[in-house]
Amino acid sequence: MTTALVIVPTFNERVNLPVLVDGLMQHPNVSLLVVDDASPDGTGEVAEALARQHPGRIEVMHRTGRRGLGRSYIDGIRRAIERPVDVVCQMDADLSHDPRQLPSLIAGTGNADVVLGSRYIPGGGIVNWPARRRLLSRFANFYVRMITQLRARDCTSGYRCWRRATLAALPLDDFTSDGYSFLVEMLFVARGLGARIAEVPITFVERREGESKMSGGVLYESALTPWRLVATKSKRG
Ligand SMILES: Nc1nc2c(ncn2[C@@H]2O[C@H](COP(=O)(O)OP(=O)(O)OP(=O)(O)O)[C@@H](O)[C@H]2O)c(=O)[nH]1
Ligand SMILES: [Mg+2]
Repeated sequence: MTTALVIVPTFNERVNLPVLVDGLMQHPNVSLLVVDDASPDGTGEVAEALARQHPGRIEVMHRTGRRGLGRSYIDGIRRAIERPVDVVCQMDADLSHDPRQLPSLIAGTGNADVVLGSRYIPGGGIVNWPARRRLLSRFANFYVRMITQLRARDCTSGYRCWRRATLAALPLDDFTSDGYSFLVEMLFVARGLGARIAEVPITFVERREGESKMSGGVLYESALTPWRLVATKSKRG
């Protein structure tokens, strides 16, 4: 059976994390790496308690210094690719990504290097998003696809599965995105290295507990990133 390590970045997710862990631990081939950014709500301690409940299956990284989704993923990926697993996954802690759909993402790595959990292919969907949020996400994907020429329908999805070797080949030191555009940067760089990208449908559910970390700065970075990616690539040749 394909073994998987799921990296979950957390910031103030103390209510959601135990529910997520419960779902993930139902899959015997799955282990978890929580990357907590010194959450003021005590998510880090909650994660440690969960790790004690599931010995050998949950690892916790406590970050210090500047927080950020991109930075957390870089630290998490460095650790994850050292582990003897077949695939490494990315997933949000806020229950927007259903752990029951993880096996279909993992299975997709049988004939792809990266598998995206996609809201925008047949069978995919979104539950509980207002029209404004749907429109923003649709536009973001259209914008990214147009500029980067990536062909996947859901380039901004944070639910993903990578063959470990594909992830290990990414030049993590060169990554510059702080926020959500880190996800687009990963995909763009992987495609440049020849990675085969596939999508499987997911149903994305809006968070019910905790707060979104989406901000004006995040949106600004997301608008600039695709242009920066194509510009640096053409400079490098
Ligand atoms: N370690 C770490 N995790 C973060 C940071 N910002 C967000 N996260 C986590 O990244 C995941 C996605 O963040 P969300 O706030 O849900 O962002 P989103 O899904 O784009 O926005 P929502 O619509 O509110 O769900 C969650 O697991 C967060 O806890 C951060 O700065 N550091
Ligand atoms: Mg979310």
